[in-house]
Amino acid sequence: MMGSVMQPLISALLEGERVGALTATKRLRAEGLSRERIITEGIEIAMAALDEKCTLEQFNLLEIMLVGRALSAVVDFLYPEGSQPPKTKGTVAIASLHGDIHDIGKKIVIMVLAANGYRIIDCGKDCPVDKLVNTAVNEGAMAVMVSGLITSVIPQVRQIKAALEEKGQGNVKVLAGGAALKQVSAHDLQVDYVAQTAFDGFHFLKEKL
Ligand code: B12
Repeated sequence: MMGSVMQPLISALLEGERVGALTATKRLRAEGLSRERIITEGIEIAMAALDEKCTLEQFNLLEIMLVGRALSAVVDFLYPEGSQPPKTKGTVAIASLHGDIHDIGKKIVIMVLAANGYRIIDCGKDCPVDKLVNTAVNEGAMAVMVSGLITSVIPQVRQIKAALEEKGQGNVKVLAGGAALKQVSAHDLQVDYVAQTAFDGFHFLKEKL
């Protein structure tokens, strides 16, 4: 039954229709549905469908960016003051490291995790390892995520786990992703996991933490 109530929102999100998704969300709110239900029974269902659709072999950047834009509009409407969903599943600090200004993949990771209830601290792009690690420690993050598109950031990636350990935070998981890092093993990068896609990273968090 709930599927049919949520269907207009799910369809609009998957088609990347920002206005349609917003209209559907406003209607659901007017009908008295809670923000949490819209997230768990609408947004999360749409994200799961997107997860199945965007395999490694079949990935349409424009499509996922349009979905991301529609999703951001819905999340901004549901949580207007930039407030995060009430019951977060945990905090994650994310960045592209010093010298790397690519951030499209990082934005997608943020979108996937935020839609699934995580609190994300975005340390931005061109971020020094120190800043990322200090932010993670100060914010009580369960995981540090690094998005790397150029191979020259690899030596910095190798410093993250050791820097966390130095601060007594060796239990914080380190995840790497992005075109330059996903070809390297977790062992070589000295991280806990190398994700092939944003959803792959989300699954790791969900299952391992
Ligand atoms: C778009 C792009 C740019 C844009 C970036 C715009 C932006 N705001 O990000 C612009 C034009 C600015 C740019 C600039 C440059 N670029 Co460029 N760029 C690309 C390009 C074409 C696409 C990257 C991209 O956005 N892909 C789409 C996203 C969605 O994919 P993704 O990042 O892999 O993310 C997915 C997953 O990997 C995952 N993911 C990503 N990160 C993480 C992290 C975690 C923790 C998890 C769980 C998952 C995850 O989530 C996403 C969805 O599943 C790539 C080519 C390529 N094949 O990657 C080159 C590329 C990355 N660029 C490259 C280069 C060399 C440059 C420049 C140095 C070029 C120059 N000479 O000026 C500059 C400056 C780079 C710098 N200092 O950072 C090289 C890097 C070579 C290397 N191996 O080091 C590439 C590979 C092109 C090439 N073949 O030479 N670039």
